[in-house]
Amino acid sequence: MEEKKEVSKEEGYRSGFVALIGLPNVGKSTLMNQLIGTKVAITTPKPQTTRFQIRGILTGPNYQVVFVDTPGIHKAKELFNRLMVEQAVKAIEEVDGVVWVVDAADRRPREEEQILEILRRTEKPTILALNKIDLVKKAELLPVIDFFSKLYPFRAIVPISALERDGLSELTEEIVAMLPEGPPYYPPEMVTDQPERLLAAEIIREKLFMLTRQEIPYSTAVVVEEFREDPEKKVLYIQAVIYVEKDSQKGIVIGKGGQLLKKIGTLAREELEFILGKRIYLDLWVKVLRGWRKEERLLRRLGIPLV
Ligand SMILES: Nc1nc2c(ncn2[C@@H]2O[C@H](COP(=O)(O)OP(=O)(O)OP(=O)(O)O)[C@@H](O)[C@H]2O)c(=O)[nH]1
Ligand SMILES: [Mg+2]
Repeated sequence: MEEKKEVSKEEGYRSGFVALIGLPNVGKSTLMNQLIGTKVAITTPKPQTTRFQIRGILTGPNYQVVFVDTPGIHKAKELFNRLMVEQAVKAIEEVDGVVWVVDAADRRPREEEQILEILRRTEKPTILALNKIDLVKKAELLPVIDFFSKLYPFRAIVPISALERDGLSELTEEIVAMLPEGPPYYPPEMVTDQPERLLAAEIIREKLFMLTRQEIPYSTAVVVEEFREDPEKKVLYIQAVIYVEKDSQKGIVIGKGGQLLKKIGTLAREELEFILGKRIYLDLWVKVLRGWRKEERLLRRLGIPLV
């Protein structure tokens, strides 16, 4: 009897990979963090925050969803941006299902066309998540739902607010229903496969994005060079380099009397100490790597996971 029970439990288990895709800044990373209940991906008010695929794992009583957060799809000119968009397209091709996140408060039908083309080509089961409904009136939402329902054969259209956690259980239900039956891919307690040193680099980049303007956030990349426990001092020692494209940008990132760099470092250290639950010594440097966004050789040297 015992054995039979086990088998029927396995049969009802669903698991699979689900890509979160959409235009830049629509709330993909916010949604992933809220769905799994932990900050795995950085989020900022600026577009093109996410630069590569990041996995977040949600394990329920009879399902496991492996979310793949992706960079925003946009008309990319520069090599680095083209590789970012490629990451998103590749994710769509590799997953079991897709959640297309749209900003209900900032519709961009012409740019959305690029995403529709990819969906039509790959024919993956797709759910539309109409996000940021906290910013729109109910009456304005109905024509948007109507528009999308005629546009593409979505599995479901779910209005949500990732920020206010509105509609997320309905969305989760639809996502699970889209998955094939099968056993989990990861242990149930795991929320991401992202190494801690990569998370550290991302958290530093988040602070950079928040505290700098114009082209500066886009001209920077962060690499963690050292990440080790110092048992004597009982701290986690992290040495990271912020790469900029030009000398002039180096001065801006450091700031008057080193003020800005200090602020970036303090904010990043405090958040990392909270997430990792350890005391941290963060040693932050700024270096110039001319034209790093334009050369594959330099991107590879930075170790940005853009294969
Ligand atoms: N009001 C409101 N804001 C939201 C909601 N979801 C996300 N945001 C905000 O939208 C901005 C962008 O969020 P992200 O999660 O970084 O967006 P993204 O789609 O991952 O952006 P990229 O990585 O740049 O493509 C942030 O300022 C979020 O706080 C929402 O439901 N309501
Ligand atoms: Mg993002």
